[in-house]
Amino acid sequence: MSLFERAQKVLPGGVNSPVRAFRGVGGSPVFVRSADGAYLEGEDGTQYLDYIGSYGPLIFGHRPPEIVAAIEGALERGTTFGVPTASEVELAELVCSAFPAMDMVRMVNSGTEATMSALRLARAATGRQRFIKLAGCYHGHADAFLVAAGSGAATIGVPSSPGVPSAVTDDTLIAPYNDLGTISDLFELYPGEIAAIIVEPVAGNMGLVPPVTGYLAGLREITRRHGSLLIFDEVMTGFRVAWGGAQVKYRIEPDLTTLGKIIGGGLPVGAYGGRRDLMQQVAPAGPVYQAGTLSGNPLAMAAGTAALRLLQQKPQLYDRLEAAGAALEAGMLEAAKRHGVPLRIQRDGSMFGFFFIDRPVECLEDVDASDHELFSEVFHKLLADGIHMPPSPYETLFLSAVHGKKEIERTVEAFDRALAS
Ligand code: HOZ
Repeated sequence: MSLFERAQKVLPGGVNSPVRAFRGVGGSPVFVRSADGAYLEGEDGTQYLDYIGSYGPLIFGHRPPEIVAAIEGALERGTTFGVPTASEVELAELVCSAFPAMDMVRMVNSGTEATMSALRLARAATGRQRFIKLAGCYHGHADAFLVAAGSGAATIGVPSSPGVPSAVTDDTLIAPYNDLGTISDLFELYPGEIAAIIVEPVAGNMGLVPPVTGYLAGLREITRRHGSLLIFDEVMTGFRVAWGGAQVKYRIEPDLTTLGKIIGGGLPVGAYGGRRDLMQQVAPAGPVYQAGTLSGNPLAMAAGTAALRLLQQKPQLYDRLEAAGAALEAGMLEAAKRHGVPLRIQRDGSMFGFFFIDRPVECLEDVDASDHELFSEVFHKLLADGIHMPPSPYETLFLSAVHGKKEIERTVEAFDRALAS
């Protein structure tokens, strides 16, 4: 019996997170036994060049020695205490120093926890219930966000999940990404009722969809005008597109920010933070309750701190990632042109999305309209060639510091062969 068959007997769909099951591209997933640098090793010993990068945290690739050493060091001191540690303070100080709009931060264990807690805080602080979510953005799987959700939900065709009470989602208002007109209409329709807009400032859960010029500034202006809060979900973009995330890159100050991925250095972490007057409302400083026994886990704090310290020491890394991303983009576009295949590549540094479509992709509808069948075919050809892309057109590819010239050239050649056949 294959590992996948065994898995399906004891894990729903054979996996612990839906995208991994390959439902978006068909076939059976690769089970990985180890990884090093830019490569995964399958259970059968096959090597794969990895473009998943655990969906974001691995900006230095797999098992960078500095992060491994930090985890080993922390492990010698204990795995979890349930009481405060210096490591929590250290990581919080680092995060706040990177994000000018973050005076305070609360560590949690996942992006889902971060976004649901940020929303609770926004509702409490404004005394309003409704909030706006953008179609195709994904903010984890808390009930209120499972409406027109991207990522795994879009991949398996359940963007609004059964089991979520309508009473919970009645207050979730949906607008298309990159469309300020609908946002204005919603504020007119529900004056004084909208607590917040939550947005991925660069959407990474419907492939990669960047904000059009003026979109984020428009969201900032509208929320301020209506006394609403702006929440940036930077679980993916935080420390990935820049030190200080998309908010520094695009020069927008949100009221609240959610983080994850890189701040855990490969271990499970989430965080939410923002203006002091808002964060002071979180328990026990204030009445907005939120807690977690494993929050601020010392292993995760050590890994996250090591990752951020490394980034601090290597500010030029972002330029290198940009150059590697640009080379991959240029090579793939050239190959597509050669084979007469309509290809759209959208990228922010080392975050990368490709769509088989002949026009810009600005919202979920555009992603839906791209050729998913061709995506699946190309995905499988690349996989057979030893290149593991994310198994869904609704996910983003991630490059790391160890995706060098050799890896980029190999990818472009494989992409060219995939299109040729
Ligand atoms: N797009 C997800 C993270 N934001 C990861 C996909 C998954 O594992 O389901």
